[in-house]
Amino acid sequence: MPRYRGVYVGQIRGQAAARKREKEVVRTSDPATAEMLQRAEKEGVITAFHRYLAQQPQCAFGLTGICCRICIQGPCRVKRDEVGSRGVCGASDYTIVARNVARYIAGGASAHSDHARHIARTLLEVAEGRAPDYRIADPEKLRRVARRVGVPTDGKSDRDLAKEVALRALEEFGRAADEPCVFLTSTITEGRRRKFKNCDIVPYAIDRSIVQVLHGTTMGMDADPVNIIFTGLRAALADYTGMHIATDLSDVLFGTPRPVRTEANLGAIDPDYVNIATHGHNPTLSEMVLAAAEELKAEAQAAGAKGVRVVGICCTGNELLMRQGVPLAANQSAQEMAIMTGALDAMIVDVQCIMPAVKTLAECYHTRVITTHPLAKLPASYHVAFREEDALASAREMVRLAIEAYKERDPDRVHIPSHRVATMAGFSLEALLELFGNVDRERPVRVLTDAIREGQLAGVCLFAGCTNQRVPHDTSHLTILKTLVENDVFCVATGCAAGAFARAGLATPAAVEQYAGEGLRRFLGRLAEAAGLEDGLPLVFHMGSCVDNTRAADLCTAMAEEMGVDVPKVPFVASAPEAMHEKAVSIGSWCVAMGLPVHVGIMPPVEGSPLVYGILTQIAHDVYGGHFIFEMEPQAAAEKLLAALEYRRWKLGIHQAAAKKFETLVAAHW
Ligand code: SF4
Ligand code: MSK
Repeated sequence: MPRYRGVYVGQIRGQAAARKREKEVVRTSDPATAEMLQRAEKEGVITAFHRYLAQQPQCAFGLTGICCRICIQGPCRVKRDEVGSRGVCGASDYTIVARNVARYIAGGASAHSDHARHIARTLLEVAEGRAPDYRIADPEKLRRVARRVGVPTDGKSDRDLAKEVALRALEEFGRAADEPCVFLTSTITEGRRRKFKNCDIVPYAIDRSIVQVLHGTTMGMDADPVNIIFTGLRAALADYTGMHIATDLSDVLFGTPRPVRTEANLGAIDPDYVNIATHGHNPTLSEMVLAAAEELKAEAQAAGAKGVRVVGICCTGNELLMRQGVPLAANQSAQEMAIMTGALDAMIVDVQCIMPAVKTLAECYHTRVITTHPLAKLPASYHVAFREEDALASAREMVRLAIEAYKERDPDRVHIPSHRVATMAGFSLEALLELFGNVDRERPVRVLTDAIREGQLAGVCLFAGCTNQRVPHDTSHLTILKTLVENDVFCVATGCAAGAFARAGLATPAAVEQYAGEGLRRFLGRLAEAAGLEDGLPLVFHMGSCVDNTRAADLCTAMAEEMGVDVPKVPFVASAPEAMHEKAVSIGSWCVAMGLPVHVGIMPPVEGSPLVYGILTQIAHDVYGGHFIFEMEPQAAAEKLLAALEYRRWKLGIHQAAAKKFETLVAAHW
C-alpha cells in the first residue's frame, strides 16, 4: 500500500476547472434556489450568482496567492515565468503565499474567537446578574466544562461556578504567562499535546497568537515559509480554542442540543405570518429574537398575520435549528433568495457571512434589514444596538420593526418556492454518545470504533464549511456525501454543509434507505433499534454551526482514546467541499494539525508557490499526520477521501497486529 493513493501529491492543477466554469446564472443543486434565480433573471434582480460572473476573469496573481499588499510599496506580484522575480523588498513567491495563508488563518481565528469572547462575557453577565433575560440552561454541562478546565465545583452555586468558568474562558484570550490554553489542552489526546509542544505551536493566549501572525507577516519580518505556516498553525489552534469556548458556553447558556425534527428550505417561509430571518452566527441574539417573536404574537395578529415565524439563515440558523427546531431557510449562497420571496419582513443580522448585498436587495422589497453588532453595520439599514443587559427589550424592538414592515408587504410580489423538506438535527456530541450508549452504556464510542474495526463502517467524515460561488451551489456537498455513505462512511456535518444536506432532504431516515450502503444501513438500524426510534436515524448527522466543529473534533479525540492510538491513525477525514470564509481556512488548518486528511474543494490561493503547496499537502503529513487534499472535482474528491480512510484502516490493522504480536504499544504512536 503506498503512502498515498491517488494523484494529489505534488500535483498543481491550476485554475483550469475554475476558468472553464459554466457561464449561466443558475448554478445550484437546490431546487428552491434555482427557482428563485430564474425569477431573478426574469425580474432583473442581481444576486451573488450574477456578481460572480461579472467578476470573471479574476486576477491570476490573486488566484494563485502571489500578490502582496502587505506594505504600500506594493502591490507586488511575482511573475512565475520570470526567473528570480521578487517583490520590491525581495520577498519570493513562497514568502508571499505563506504570509497570505497565515493571514487568512488569523482572520478566521479572530472571527471565531471574538464570537467566543461575546458568549463568555454574556455568561459572566448572567453570573453577575447583569443579563436578566438569560439563564443557565444546562447546569450539568457547566459542571462538566468546569471540571475539564480545572475549576473546582464542590459546594458552588451555578452562578458562582458560571462566573469562574467565564473568567477562566476570558483568561484564554489574553493570559500574560506562557501557559497553554486549557480549552485546547483539555480536549485533545496526549499525543497531540506532545506534538504541539514539540513543534512550538501551542497557543498561550488567543489574541496573542493572532497578533503573532500579523506581526510575523508584516513587512520585513518572517520570510521562512515553514516558520510562517507554523505561526499560522498556532493561530489555528487558538481558533480551535475559541471555537471550543463558544460551543461549550453556548450549550451552558442555551442548552446542549438534542435530536429535533423540523423542516428546511425556503418553503418554510409562510405567507400568512410575519416572517423574520435571523442571519449570522451568535445565539445570544437569535435566541432572544425567537423569545420576542413568541411573546409578540398578539401584536402580529392585530396587524393581520397569524403570528410571527422565525426562520434561520447560515449558522445562527443552524444554532436555532439545533436547539429549538427552528426551520433553516437558506445557507450562505442562498441568503438573498429569502428576501426575494417578497414575504420576508425582517432580516435580523449579527456577525459574519452577511453579504452587504442584502441591504441593496431589500431596497427592492419591503424587508427591513436590521443590524445589531457594532462591528457589522450595513449602510442605510436599521440598526438596533443589541445589549445583553436588556436583550429581550432590544429583540422586541426588532420584532416590532418586522410587524410594521409586514403591513407594507405587497402580496403581488410574494413568491415562495414550495420546496420544504423534513430534516433531523440536534446531534451534539452528547446526543451522539447517548445514542451509542443505548448499545454500550460503558463505552459508547466503542460502538463506532468497533463497527470500523469489524468492517461494517469505512470510517467517519466530517463535512464542514461554506458555500462558494466558484462551484455550483451545494452540488459538491451532495455528490461527495452520496458517494461516501454508499461506501459505508458515517457522516457528520456542520455549518453551511449541514445546511445543504438539510435542505436537500438528506438528514432524514428516508435518505438512509435511498443512499446508504449496506454496512451503514445496518449500523444506523442497530442504533435506532437500541434507542427505540421507529422512524430511524438520518443519513448524515447535523452537529451544529461552523463554530461547532469542535464537537466533531471531540468525537475524533474520543475515538483515538478508545482505540488507544493518536488521531493520525483514526479513520476519520474532513471535507470542506465549498470552502469560502477565512474561518474555513482556519478550521482546515487546525484539522490538519490535529492529524486529519482534509479535503478542500476550492483551490485556495497557494498554487503560486510549489513549496507552500508541498508544505500543505505533504510536509504537514510528515510532521502532524494530517494534510490537505485539494481536489475540485467532487467525484474524484470522494474517491480520495475513501482512499485516505482505507489507508488508515489498513495501517491501523498492521499496527494493532504488531502491537499484539510483540506485546508493545510502541507501534500505536505516530
Ligand atoms: Fe511588496 Fe514586500 Fe511590500 Fe509585499 S512587503 S508589498 S512584497 S515590498
Ligand atoms: S455561515 S463561515 S459560509 S459555514 Fe457559518 Fe456558512 Fe461558512 Fe459562513
